[in-house]
Amino acid sequence: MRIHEIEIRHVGVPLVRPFRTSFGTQTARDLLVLKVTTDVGDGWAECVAMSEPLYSPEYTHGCADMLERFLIPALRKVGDFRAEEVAEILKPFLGHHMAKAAIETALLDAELKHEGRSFASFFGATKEEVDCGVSVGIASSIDALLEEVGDYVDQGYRRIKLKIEPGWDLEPVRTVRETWPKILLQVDANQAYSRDDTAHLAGLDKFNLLLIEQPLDEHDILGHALLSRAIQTPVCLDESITSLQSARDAVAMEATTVINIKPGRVGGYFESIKIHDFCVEEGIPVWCGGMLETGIGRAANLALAALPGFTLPGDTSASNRYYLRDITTPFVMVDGRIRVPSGPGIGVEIDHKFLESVTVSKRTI
Ligand code: SMG
Ligand code: MG
Repeated sequence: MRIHEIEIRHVGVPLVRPFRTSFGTQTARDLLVLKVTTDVGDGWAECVAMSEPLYSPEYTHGCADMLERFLIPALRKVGDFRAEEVAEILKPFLGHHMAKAAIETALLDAELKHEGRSFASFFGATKEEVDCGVSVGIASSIDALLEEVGDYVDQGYRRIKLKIEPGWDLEPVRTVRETWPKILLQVDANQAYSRDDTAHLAGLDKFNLLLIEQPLDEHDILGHALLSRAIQTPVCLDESITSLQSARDAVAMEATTVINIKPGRVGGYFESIKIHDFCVEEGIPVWCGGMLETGIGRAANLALAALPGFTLPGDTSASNRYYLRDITTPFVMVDGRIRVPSGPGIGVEIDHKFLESVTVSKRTI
């Protein structure tokens, strides 16, 4: 495959409700949408970096710069290659996994569309639909939280994840657990705690949580291992898992007994599948994380979540959990599940008119 041109769009889509985490509040999703034009056809992908480097070091404008300055020229220099080779070609450039994942995915979409093959079939998916979980932001009050969770439970979500931070943890979790004694429930701290909070976090043990996601700093693997030993709630790393190697190390140290796979964070779908396969061998349950994707990224994530090792519901919610109008045909949840796209490539139709209307700027390289 040879690249003819690449269009990089900055897109801004309003969220249906603000999403508050320990690192800030999102009211809109600012992201990059890539369209690659190649000798075998077009491909699409989104770059999951946020507008500010608060979840991880990457951010939208930085990713656009990285793509234009280094990644696209390196691929052009090679000339003819397959999507599977992209990660190796881009390896000399350190980090920047989200930017790398975006270009790799767009090229894979072009390649698979050309071959008439879906992401799901190419990945080796074994499910036609996947169980949906939903991630609930930090609320303004316990009442507001109960209302929001109640709404998601009524819609049929099969797992609820509550964002927590110091000052918003035991009490909200207790009330949600008491209101819905049987729902699958987990929490996500986005690195908001320190090793000194071990005794406090043990207070979550009585709520029968599936897991606690990324309680400590992303670099504190030993801290997660120590915490894991000190509390009963399973620890699940998110931000810390940036590659197969980091997954292997964290599992070896018993710092994580469950893993959240996000293709953007690990540099793409090929690396995600390697992590999945490793976790299946090790008996580590995995689930697909979310980055408030539009339908473009969601389509590919659903294909990944359809692999056999994804045994827990992911943050793969329906389009209407995020957006009044999505930039693709919306993903609809039926009975707590979403169908995995089966059309060629990412297998979802782009709503070009709407995409154009939410495009802040675009550049063709
Ligand atoms: O896509 O439903 C979604 C959001 C899931 O909570 C979610 N993602 O740390 O797991 C996480 C966060 C990262 C993005 S927060 C803006
Ligand atoms: Mg997380």
